[in-house]
Amino acid sequence: MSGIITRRAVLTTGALGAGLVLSGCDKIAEQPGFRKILFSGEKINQGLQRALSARTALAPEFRPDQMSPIFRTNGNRNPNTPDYNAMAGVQFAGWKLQVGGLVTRPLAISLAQLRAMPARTQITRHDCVEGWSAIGKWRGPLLGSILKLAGVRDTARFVVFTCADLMGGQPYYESIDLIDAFHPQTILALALNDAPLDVGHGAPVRLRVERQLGYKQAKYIMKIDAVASLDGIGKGKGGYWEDAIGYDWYAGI
Ligand SMILES: Nc1nc2c(c(=O)[nH]1)N[C@H]1C(S)=C(S)[C@@H](COP(=O)(O)O)O[C@H]1N2
Ligand SMILES: [Mo]
Repeated sequence: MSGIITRRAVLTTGALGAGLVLSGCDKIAEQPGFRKILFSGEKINQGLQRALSARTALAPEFRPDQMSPIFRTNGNRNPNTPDYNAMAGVQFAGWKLQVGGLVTRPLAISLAQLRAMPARTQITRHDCVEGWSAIGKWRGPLLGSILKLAGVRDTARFVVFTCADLMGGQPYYESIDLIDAFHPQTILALALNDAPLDVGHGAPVRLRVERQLGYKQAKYIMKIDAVASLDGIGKGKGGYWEDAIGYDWYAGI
């Protein structure tokens, strides 16, 4: 009995309490100063939201009939180093993608293992700064899935891709931040237009980061590292072309 009364009393008090809080709120909201604060807060949130959604929005995807008849190659079309030629000669049978840096579980993933992962297929447009575009169908596992397997540490902010082709003796490299790394269209492409990636387009695996320009789409990826800073990597600008001729690190389209 007394239990029920106590419970009822609590409920009544609760309801009353809520009523008081609400009316209190109304009164505060009626004050002009408070409305002003609310309104400016809303504007800040809209700005933030716009900035965030701009980064996480999806790149356009196309229909199969919109695919370019030919997807041209550009930049290095074959790393042509002794190491690369040896790997390519055996269809990358012994090759392993290295995933390291600021991760809890460094990985070495074979091509067969990459091919066995769930994959995304996307028909997107590649835009090169040199003034050409091509629409192609890419397929491969999400970069985010691989990073989750490796366990990216809290201190990491960027992901760096080291490629097999050399530019002035140094590997071509590129980097993206974690927002792009975990973007739902950021994949490690193993296939183009329903065929295994050929040497021209970046075999055995290349990046597709669909909200950015062509030079960010690193081909011939050998190694992926999670890092806290881009300082001390190459010339510190986050990518080969960024270092060489000052292309923007964030090449958004
Ligand atoms: N490793 C590596 N990745 C690279 C390049 C390169 O020279 N080496 N060129 C970039 C440029 S400028 C473009 S436009 C695209 C070209 O990709 P494609 O050959 O598949 O058309 O790859 C990009 N990724
Ligand atoms: Mo390019």
